[in-house]
Amino acid sequence: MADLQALADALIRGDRDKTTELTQAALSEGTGPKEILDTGLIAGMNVVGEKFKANEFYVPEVLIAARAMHAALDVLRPKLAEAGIEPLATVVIGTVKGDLHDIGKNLVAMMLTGAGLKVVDLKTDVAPEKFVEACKGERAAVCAMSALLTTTMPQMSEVVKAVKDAGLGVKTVIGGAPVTQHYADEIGADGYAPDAASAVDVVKELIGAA
Ligand code: B1M
Repeated sequence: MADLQALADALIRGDRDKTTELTQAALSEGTGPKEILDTGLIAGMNVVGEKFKANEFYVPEVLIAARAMHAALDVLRPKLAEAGIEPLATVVIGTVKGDLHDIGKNLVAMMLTGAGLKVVDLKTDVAPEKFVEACKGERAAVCAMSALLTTTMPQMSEVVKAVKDAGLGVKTVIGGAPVTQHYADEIGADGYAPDAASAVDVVKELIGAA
């Protein structure tokens, strides 16, 4: 019987080798890929998110855990595809036009992946029309934006407007150090999150998977 708690624990420790080894072992023992994902990897990533929110973990611990998660997902992905298991939804994410900061955005992307979402990362300096194009092409449920500069925050308003005007029914979520709930309300964004772990809660809430 595969020990999925040990798998979650290895991921929480950020032990990449052990995480991939236990994922492989669970598959070899016949455990379903969805169970490995939900009870091992996503459960572990949820703990990482909680610890991050509680300031028990900092950026390096989250990055190391996310690296372990990505390695295990590489092992699991073909099996998930074979079993026809779809991600919860697709999230398009990027740092807005004029802004090159990507550390926080990458953390958000990793946590969303860890929560079972498909993440399409447009990287940095992303123009509103690129967000819209990707949301259309990827049939995204959520368009997520990051900004670290007060001078680039207004770009978020442009993206929210462009996404709404495109009539795709895509929800918008914003975040980044200078961004606030008040600003999200002001520009009509559907959600705001102060940190990467909360971004998962907000996105899940918006897609009705909370
Ligand atoms: Co820049 N920079 N920087 N910088 N930089 C800041 C942001 C700044 C506050 C520094 C300062 O003056 N004290 C300041 C902004 C001032 C302002 O506008 N209020 C600043 C400036 C001015 C600049 C330049 C203009 C400097 C210059 O060239 N004169 C320039 C701009 C370049 C550009 O973007 N066009 C610039 C450049 C750079 C570097 C390239 C050198 C580098 C970025 C490297 C990179 O990202 N690859 C850099 C860095 C590293 C910083 C600081 C030091 C750290 C930012 C960071 O990564 N934090 C920053 C000062 C600081 O914050 N102490 C600073 C860690 C990261 C985990 O936090 O990104 O906030 P953060 O993400 C958090 C949350 O905000 C949230 O979750 C994350 C984790 O919990 N979050 C979301 C983020 N996105 C989210 C999206 C969500 C939800 C939550 O939903 C979608």
